[in-house]
Amino acid sequence: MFKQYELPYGFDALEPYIDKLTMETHYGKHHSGYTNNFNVALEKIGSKATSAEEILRSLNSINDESLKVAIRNNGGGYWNHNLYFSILAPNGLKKPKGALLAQINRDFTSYDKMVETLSNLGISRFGSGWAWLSKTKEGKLVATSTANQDNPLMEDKDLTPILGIDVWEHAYYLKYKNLRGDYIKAFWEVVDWTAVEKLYEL
Ligand code: MN3
Repeated sequence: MFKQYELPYGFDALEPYIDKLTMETHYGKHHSGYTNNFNVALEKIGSKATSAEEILRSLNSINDESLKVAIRNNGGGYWNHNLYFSILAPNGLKKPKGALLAQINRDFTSYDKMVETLSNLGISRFGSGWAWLSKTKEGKLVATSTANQDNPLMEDKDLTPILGIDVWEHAYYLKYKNLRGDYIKAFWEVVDWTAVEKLYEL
């Protein structure tokens, strides 16, 4: 049974960048729904897997087509939001440093360029989806975007996301309406780079 990431901060903690009602709905309804549906689908296929990451990396081993779709969408939603909520914090480290910053400079030339690249991927994603910063097994950084609740784990065995920007309307519409770019700009204000760095160094 997979459990939703426990928020170490309150729903209003990311104000004014991400508002309380959005957080309440996003975590309490959307993320919790994905988590429940993921567990239900896993029970149906009799899965005993203990790693959601492994399940998402091997979706093709699920024979039942409709359960495969359910696990892709809800398992993706479960895993993606665990990452999203865990790399946000009200008083986190504001900018990357150390080995992670050095790698960002190597792969994107600068922190600002990396932010611009990921922001543009998020803004230009048509419909619902995510923009990702992932690491390769060699420790390189790669920026990509996926539709719906897909993520790089499902697409590339070499990639592990360390930061994800949720660009579904449910992540910003209550406060930012159609202005996805404004939400993405605000998102960067509440990224906790200590959390991202931990994932980079795993
Ligand atoms: Mn979401």
